[in-house]
Amino acid sequence: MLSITNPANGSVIAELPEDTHESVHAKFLAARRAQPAWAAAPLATRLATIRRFRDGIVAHLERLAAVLTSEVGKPIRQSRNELNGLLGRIDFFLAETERTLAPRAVFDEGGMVETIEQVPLGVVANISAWNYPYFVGANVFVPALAAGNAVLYKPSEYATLTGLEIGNLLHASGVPQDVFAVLVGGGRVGIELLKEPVDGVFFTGSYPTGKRIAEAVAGRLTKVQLELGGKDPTYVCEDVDVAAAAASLADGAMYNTGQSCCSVERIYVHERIHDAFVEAFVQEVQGFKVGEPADETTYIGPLTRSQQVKVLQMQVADAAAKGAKLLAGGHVLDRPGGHWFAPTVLVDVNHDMAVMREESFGPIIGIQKVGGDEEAVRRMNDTEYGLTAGVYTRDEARARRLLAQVNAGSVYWNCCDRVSPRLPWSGVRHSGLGVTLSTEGIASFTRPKAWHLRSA
Ligand code: TXE
Repeated sequence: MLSITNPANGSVIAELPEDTHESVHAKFLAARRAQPAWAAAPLATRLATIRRFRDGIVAHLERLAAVLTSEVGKPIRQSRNELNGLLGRIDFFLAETERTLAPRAVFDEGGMVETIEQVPLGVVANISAWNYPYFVGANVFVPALAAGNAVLYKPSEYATLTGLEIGNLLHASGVPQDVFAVLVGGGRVGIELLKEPVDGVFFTGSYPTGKRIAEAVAGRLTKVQLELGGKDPTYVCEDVDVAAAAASLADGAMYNTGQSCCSVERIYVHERIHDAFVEAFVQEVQGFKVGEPADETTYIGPLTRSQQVKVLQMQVADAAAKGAKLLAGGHVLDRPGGHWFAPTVLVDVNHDMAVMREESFGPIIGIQKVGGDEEAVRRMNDTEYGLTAGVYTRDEARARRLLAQVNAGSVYWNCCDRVSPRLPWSGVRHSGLGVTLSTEGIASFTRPKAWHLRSA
């Protein structure tokens, strides 16, 4: 049985039977059988089910937000934000799928016509994450279903109730039971799923698990898309409005209790404004309300996973042992039950410290002084990851020049911790492989079929 607990107090919310090798295999066979009819349905029919799914999200938004908050500990306002943000993502897919997947005639001369058809992959496995289960899930299953695929969806074991809500809403919207199947369980069920000869694996999670997943299916030459972790840096130039930059980056580092793939995880500040920036940043963090996630005024909640508390404790101890100075937090919060960590700010940090190199995925940040642009770029590129990176400055040309030198999937000028459905969402090196979102992300769930047509 899978135990679903509330990370704010450790109470058990539900006990659910996990899928087994047999049930996973049965769901795969059913999906394989049902997919051709789903792909043969007119695109308008598939998009109409997605539109009804969107209507269902709107109709049940408050209840869905409460379920999400109860199982992952996300502050209730942020749960509502995720669900409202999902509507915009769905609107993008509804608006762009037909144009992106329409067959294209690319040549017509001397009786020879050439066209390109975008064919659905078939049955795809979607192994998903808990930190933004609606965003991270819908980035995959909405375009996958719209393109005519069947989806075997395994939500994270930390967001199972939400995964089941998504399945119920999609089925109520007209997606056939066998075309979208929810698998309940953790890594072991994920491993069972990867034993099935699926036509694509779309994963969001940690680098180590992503690597294991890619290796597990490499022998079958199965298409894999991985959205993994990051150690996202931002460089603050000496010409900024210090208070505004500090407010923006404190939010970028601590929103969702720091558990965002594109959370700001490292900040480099030009030496000329370093002390003023640090003072303003600490003031912002000390203003963040830590509390019960169901409380409307809460900004920082518990960590979703108990294991992360140990990661943060290790990073603080390691940094302190190597000379860092703790300006805020740095300790577990003594609340009855649950896994709580105080919002933490470290300065006098360097790249020998885990907090500046390994993903923290919690309400913690290291701020490092740099002498100028050249050092900032060098430090930002000194990482095994490459998800996002940002520069805060008044000078657009300077921002463009610096961001052009940073090796990351997404770059930001005077903003952070932001994902747009219109832009490709991707990572380099240990941050991932392949693309979701944007029209490229829609095409990810198809493969091109080339047609050579010579009229008699
Ligand atoms: O990830 P896992 P977890 C990072 C973040 C977080 C860490 C661990 O640093 O602290 O990963 O989080 C399934 N074969 N991110 O434990 O282990 C598992 O059941 C097949 C960043 O959630 O990667 C879950 O559904 N499947 C990321 C999913 O993989 C397996 C968001 C992710 O689990 C499996 C989430 C296996 N061998 C975590 N092992 C982001 N980019 O935001 C596990 N799973």
